[in-house]
Amino acid sequence: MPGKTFMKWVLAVVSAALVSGGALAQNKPNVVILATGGTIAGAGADVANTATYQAAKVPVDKLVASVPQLSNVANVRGEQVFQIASESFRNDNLLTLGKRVSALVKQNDVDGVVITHGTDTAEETAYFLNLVVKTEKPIVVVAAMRPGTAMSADGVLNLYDAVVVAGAKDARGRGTFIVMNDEINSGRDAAKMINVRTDAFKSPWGPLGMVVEGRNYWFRKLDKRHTANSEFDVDKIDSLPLVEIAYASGNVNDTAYRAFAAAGAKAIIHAGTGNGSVSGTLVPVLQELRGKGIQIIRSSHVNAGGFVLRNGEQPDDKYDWIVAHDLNPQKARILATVALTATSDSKELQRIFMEY
Ligand code: DAS
Repeated sequence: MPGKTFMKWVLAVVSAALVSGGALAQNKPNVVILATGGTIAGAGADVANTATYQAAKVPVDKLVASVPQLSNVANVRGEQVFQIASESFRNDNLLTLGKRVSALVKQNDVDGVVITHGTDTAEETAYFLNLVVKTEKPIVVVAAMRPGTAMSADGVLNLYDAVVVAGAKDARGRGTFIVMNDEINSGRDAAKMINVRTDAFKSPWGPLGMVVEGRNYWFRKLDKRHTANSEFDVDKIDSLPLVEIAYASGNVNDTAYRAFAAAGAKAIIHAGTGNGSVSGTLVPVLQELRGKGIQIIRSSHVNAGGFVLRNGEQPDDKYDWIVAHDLNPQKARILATVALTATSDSKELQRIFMEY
């Protein structure tokens, strides 16, 4: 091979090696992983410990290092935002996380964001981000049902899949996601339906798509307003109001509702039986609390997801109550919390519940 041609070949090989193995491969998306804790960062004493372990132990750099294949699909860097079990999330954690995600998606060198998270409130965080981060870029909440130390740990593939989705152009503009168990679920719809299986997260309306061997396969889009099309912006929210959930059953009493009102709740989510039903003994109490300016929001705690409509079980127009439609109580709490930063008008709140 003559001298000049050989040098051109050497340069081509060296630059290809630098680009592909180098700090920033131009042909790969840039994905930031924000770590918050949870089982995906959990550790057990033995490989047989799939249910008894400590959550929120493994730091983000070790999480990223545990899946070397991430570098095949994206340029990845990690940040440790929190290191907590997600049942311990507070509204302030949501705001801190939301503001960090918002700042990152504004950067031209960030194509998508993954949030590693506990499973207990992943559905709340994913919905919160769906409501308040104004971007088209993919935001993916990922969790695991087994710690990384366990046999058949699910977090490794879940994290790989989450990075694939977060870096994918075809995932843009579809709202936030919960990616687990090969499924791409809407951050709005998906909820944790059981606490021991790797297919724990389900949406009443089915997944948006699947991610298999590094590729996304889409089946539907979220029709509700979200992200770039949302009227809410986390950068303009400094605090979140108190909204509480009261769980109803047979023999329900007014104790919790009155205690929440006394504690300053701006809205009470009635986690009702069936159709968001309200016990006859409770109706006058909720009317009294509404009269004191507290919003009453009827949702349903049925497992596969409620479908509460106005003036079905109760004369909502007459009582000036709100219905949560298909949102479960914990999702209804998130939406009410965000909506109350913008309005306290019950008709506006009901519009928001039907649009988001
Ligand atoms: N305690 C659970 C949490 O942090 C652990 C998990 O399932 O991720 O949400």
